Formats: sequence, structure tokens, C-alpha cells
Amino acid sequence: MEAGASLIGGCCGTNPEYIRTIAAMLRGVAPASARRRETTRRPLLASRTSVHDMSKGFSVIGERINPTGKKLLRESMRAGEWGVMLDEASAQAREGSHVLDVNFGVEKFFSEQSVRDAFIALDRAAPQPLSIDVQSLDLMEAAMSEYPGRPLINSSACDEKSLSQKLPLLKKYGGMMILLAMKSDISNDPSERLEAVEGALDHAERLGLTRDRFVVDPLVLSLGAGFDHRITLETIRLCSEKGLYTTVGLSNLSHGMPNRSGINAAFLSMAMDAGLSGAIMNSGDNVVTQTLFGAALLKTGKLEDGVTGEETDPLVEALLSGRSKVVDAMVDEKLSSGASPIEVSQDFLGEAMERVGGLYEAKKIFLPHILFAAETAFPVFDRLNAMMTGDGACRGRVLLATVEGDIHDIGKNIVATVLRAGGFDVIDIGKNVPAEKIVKCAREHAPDIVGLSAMMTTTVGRVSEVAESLRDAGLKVTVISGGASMNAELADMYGVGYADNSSGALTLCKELMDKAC
Ligand code: THG
Repeated sequence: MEAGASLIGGCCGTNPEYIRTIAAMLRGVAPASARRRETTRRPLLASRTSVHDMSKGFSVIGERINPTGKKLLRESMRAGEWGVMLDEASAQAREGSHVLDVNFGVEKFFSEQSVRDAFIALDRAAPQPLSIDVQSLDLMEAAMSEYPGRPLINSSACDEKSLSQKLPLLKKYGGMMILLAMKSDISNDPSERLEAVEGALDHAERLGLTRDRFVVDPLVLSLGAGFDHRITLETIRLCSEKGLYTTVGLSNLSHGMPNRSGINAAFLSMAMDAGLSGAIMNSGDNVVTQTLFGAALLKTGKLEDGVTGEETDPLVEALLSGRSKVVDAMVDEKLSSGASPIEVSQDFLGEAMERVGGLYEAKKIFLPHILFAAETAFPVFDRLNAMMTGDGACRGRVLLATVEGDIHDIGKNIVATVLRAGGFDVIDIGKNVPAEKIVKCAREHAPDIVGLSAMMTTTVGRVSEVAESLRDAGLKVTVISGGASMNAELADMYGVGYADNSSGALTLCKELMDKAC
């Protein structure tokens, strides 16, 4: 009772009765240690797979998912075609943006569903947390309810009406929120801007929303419209003294001016000196990013990392972000430069999938990424396989199944992909497959190898049962196994082969086929 768990549940292998029994046993038990647990509040943003801490260094919020003034992006987004937008997301991710601002321009061209789709697609295309830069309350809520992370909500003004509409959404769905330092009008007095923010923070506090949930936008307008940037600098200073995080829309400043980069960069440097902690900005503008690097060094004495793009493998990146058209184009280019389908399948696509596996093992990416990459690669492998038929490239036929009782077949799917990439003809009959069905399919398809996956301690015995059924049916087929609860000793005991992971499975299948020849 001292571990301090606050929630107890069961994973696959449990059933409602089991959970009921646990619940009955725990009735009246208070999570004593959990109640004593100290929590720290941090200004964290998160996507499905990554976290950004706004208190650590300067936050670069990429501004370019914004169709205003960009015809191609605008038209494609309105048509629900996300390719151009996703390209922009990956580009900004490469450049070192920590967060991506998502703005739809004129919002009447978008439905709640299309906004949901856009946020899901973006979350897959780049690991960075997203900023929901949406005006319409309905579209904002659609995005917040769909987004699988802790987003930055951009934004609310500090008047009662905006706050009473938007703070409850923040409370309900989670996230951080940008507060524009204004009520219904923008004051020219920095202390009045701060006052508006303080009022909003009090309002939020009453709803149980703490100050660490907010970032202040001290408001940058265009110089061309007679805007005095010093008011903003002073507002940043006041906020910073109060320990508030701040962010500005940097490029607003130079709208319609010559040498925009120079103007933006100069202001950024001044604003950082005043304590600015982040900016919605163009992470691809070298003048601005170099200045950011320099200003951060002068301010903190530390080198800012991450604002210079890290080179990544374009095929791996396209696979990880689910860009099947890009993958197709890269594969076509290989084919037209003379590589054979099997070479492209093994040495190019298969190689890239192995690197994806390597990233997973190095904990740089997570399981959903692998699955997504596999999903992207599958049809391309199929296409390459179809081109190979008849050229004698096939190394052998493998029947794959996850045994009865196991309802997860993530691992088996990866093995299928890797074996296909390795030139095997793979027949995948799915998950939770009863022994009789495996025997029936083995009879039908006459595979050289049957691969069985078992994940749980409660299902691992099925591997032995299936192997026996296959023998009883008189089928002379080699059985190999894998999965979370299988291991080499068990496999030995069952008289079947064993592989630890997908590349091990490929090596094993190749060895078995070489022996058979
Ligand atoms: N505060 C908050 N959110 C904001 C803003 C702000 N969101 C939107 C905007 N302002 C910040 N984003 C941008 C994005 C692009 C530009 C300016 C601000 C911009 N774009 C070029 C143009 O329109 O001329 C086009 C750039 C290109 O061609 O690449 O200037 O203040 N909270």
C-alpha cells in the first residue's frame, strides 16, 4: 500500500471480472503516499510524442503555417489537401522551431472537421507541440478537443467576454494560453497593458488556472501603421519582472517595410534584452535566427541550442511523417536511375525502415512513429514486390500470425514489413488467430516458414500448441516465433525457431531458406 499509486487498472490479459475484483479489494483504501506527493508546475507544451518546456531558453514558435499572402498554401488548405502545410511543418521542424503556430487565415473556409483533420495530420508530420492560432470559438474548441497533446492556445484578449468564453476551454481541455495584453482596446501605456493581464490572471486563478498556464503577448503591431515599438519593449520588461513568460508576433513589426529581416532581428535583440521569452517568428530567416543566437549568448552567457537545423535522412523523415507521395517519388527516382525493384526494396526502403527501427531502439522515436512509418512503407513495398514477381527474386514464403488471445500485432506487422523488404512473400493472417485457422491457411498457402507471435505470458503456450497442430496435420513447415513473452529457451523447449526482433527474423528466415536449398 506504500507505492503511492493513485490509479490502478489492468492491461490486456485482464477482463472486467478481474478489474471488479481489484476494485472490491481496494474499496476504502486511500492512496496515502500519493496525497503527500509534491508536484511542481512547469510551463510545458506537448505533442503526442514530445515536450517543450517554455522555461528553458528562448521558445521559437514557427509562424509559417499561415495562409495569409501565400496562394499555394491557402488554396491547398482550403481544399483539405494538407501536403503543402505538412511540408511547411517539417521544414520549420528541421530549422529548429520548438513549437509550430497553426493559423488558418480566413476561417469561414474551414469546418470543425477540417480543422480536426489538420491538427491530426500536423501532429504526425512533426514532433513539435502546436499553437492553436484560431479566432473562431467553435474551431478553437474543435482543435483543442482533437489535439493529442498540451497545446498553446493562441489566444485570448483580457476583456471579460473573451476570458469567460476561452478560460473554461483551457480548463476543460488543458494546455497553455497566450493572453494578449489588451482588453477591447490596446492601451499605449505599458502599465495598463500589464494591468489588463493581471486582471485576466486573477480571473483565471478563480477558475483554478495557475499563472504557469499563461504566456503574455505584449503586442507588436506594424511600424508602417505608426506603431511605437518602445511601448512593447517596456511591457515586456514589466511582465518579465513579474516572472511572466512572453511571446510576440515578431514579423508583424515589419509588414510592408523594406529589409524586413533586419528590422525583425534588431527588434528581437532589444526585446530579448528586455526579457522576452519566445516569439512567433520565421525560423527559416537566417538573419533573425543568427541574431537570436547572438542575443541569447549576450543575455545569458550560454549558447542557445537547437536553432540550427540538424541534417536528417530525407527518406526516413518522409516515412516518419507519413508522406507517401514523397516516398513514392524517391522510390521512382531510384528505379529510373537503374536500380532494380529488389535493390530499391532492400537497400533503399528496407534500409530506411531499419534506421527507423534504430531510432526507436535509441528512444529517439516511439512506437506510434514506427507503426506510422510501417503504414507508409507498406504500399510502396507492395508496389515494388509486384514489379519483382517473375524475376525469381522471391526468397521464400512466410505465413505470419499472432496467436489466439493476443490482440496486439504491432511487432508482427513490423516483422511482415521487414521480411517483405527482404524479398520474402509474406502472408499475414492477422492477430488473435486460432490454431485451426493457422493450420488451414498453412495447408492452403504452403509456406516455407510459419512465424508466430505471442505477447503475453498467458498466450505464449499457444506457440507450442500451434506448432504441434501443424505437425499433427502432417505439414512439414519450419515454425519460428517471437514476441514480448517469447524467448530462446522457451522456443527451444517448444522445438521452434526464435528471433528477438524484426531484423533477427529476417536473418533467421534467410538462414532457414539457405539451409533448405
Ligand atoms: N500574436 C499572436 N499570434 C499571432 C500574431 C501575434 N499570430 C499571427 C501573427 N501575429 C504571427 N504570425 C505571422 C506570420 C506571418 C507573417 C507575420 C506574422 C508575415 N508573413 C509574410 C507576409 O504576410 O508578408 C509572408 C511571409 C512569406 O512570404 O514567407 O509577415 O502578433 N499571439
